[in-house]
Amino acid sequence: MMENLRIAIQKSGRLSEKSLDLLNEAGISLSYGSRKLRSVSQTFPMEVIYLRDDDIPQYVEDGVAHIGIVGENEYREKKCRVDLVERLGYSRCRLSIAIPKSNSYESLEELNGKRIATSYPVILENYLQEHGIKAEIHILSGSVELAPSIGMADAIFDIVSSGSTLISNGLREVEIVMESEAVLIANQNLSVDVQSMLNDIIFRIRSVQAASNNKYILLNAPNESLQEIINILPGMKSPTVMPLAEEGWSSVHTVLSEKEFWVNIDRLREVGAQGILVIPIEKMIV
Ligand code: PRT
Ligand code: ZN
Repeated sequence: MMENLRIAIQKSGRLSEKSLDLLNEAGISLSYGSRKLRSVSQTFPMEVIYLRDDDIPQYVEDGVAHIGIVGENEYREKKCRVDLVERLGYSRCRLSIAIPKSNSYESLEELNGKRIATSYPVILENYLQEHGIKAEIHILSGSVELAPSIGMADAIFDIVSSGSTLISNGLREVEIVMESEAVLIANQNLSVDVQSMLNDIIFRIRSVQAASNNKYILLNAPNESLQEIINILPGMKSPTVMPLAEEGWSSVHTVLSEKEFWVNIDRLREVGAQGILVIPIEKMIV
C-alpha cells in the first residue's frame, strides 16, 4: 500500500488557520477546529500532524513528517537540514532590532558591547557576525519586549508585524534583519512516491496562489476603441473579443493580476470601456 504524505502544521497559533485554509483550497479537506494530534484527509492521501511550530523543522528533518509549514524565521533559526520548497505568502512579518525610543541611534556599531534580548539567537548571531558587531545575546523564550524596561537588556531582537507591540512598550525599530513569511519545508530524502505527491501539492498550491493573485475581467467597448483597450490589457495571452448584440460594440474578456488591475482601470475607462466586471478566479493552472 502506498504511504500517506505526512505534513506537520502548527497546532494552534498564527499559522494554523491559514495553513488549513490553503490545504483546503488545494482540494485537501480536513476537519477544522479539532484539538487532535493528527488527522487524515478523505480527499488526498495525506496525514496531518499538529505540532508546536518550534518542533516542526526537526520533525521534518527526522522524516517523522515528510513536509511542514513554518515561519521562515523558524526555519532559519533551527538550522535543520530540510529544503525550503515553496514560499506561501501568508503570516508575513519581519524580525527587527528595537531600542528604547528615547535612546539615540546612528548605526549598528552602537550595539557593540550592548545586551540584546531575543528568542532568535541564531539569526541574530549570524547578523551581528556578518556586520562585525560584538554584543551579548540574552535568550528569552517570551515577552522579549519587556526586557529593556526591566533593565535586562539594552535592545531586543523580535518579530514585528504592525509595530504596535513595540510602541506600547516604548521601543522603536532601528534595524530590519529579515523578512519572513510562511514556507513549505521538506525532508531531504523523500522516496519517489512521496516526492511525486509533494510535486502534486506544490502544483496545486501554485494554482491556488495564481488564482488569488488574478482576476477575470469582462468589459464592453465600442469597436473603435478595441485596439487601444487590447493594448492596455496585458492578459495571459491575447484577450477574447466577442460582438455584442448592439451594433458597433464588443465584449472583452481577459485575466489581470490584482496589481495590474488598479493601475489600468482608469485608463480603460478613459478610452471608453463600460460595464467593467471583475470576477474572482477559483483556480488557475500555471
Ligand atoms: O505555540 P507555538 O510555539 O506553536 O506558537 P508561537 O507562539 O511560537 O508562534 P505564533 O503562533 O505566535 O507565530 C507563528 C509564526 O507566525 C511566527 O514564527 C512568525 O513567522 C509568524 N508571525 C507573523 C508572527 C507575527 N506575525 C507576530 N506579529 N509571530 C509573532 N508575532 C508576535 C510578535 O512577536 C509581537 O510580539 O505578535 C506580536 C504583535 O506584533 P505587532 O508588531 O503586530 O504588535
Ligand atoms: Zn513557537
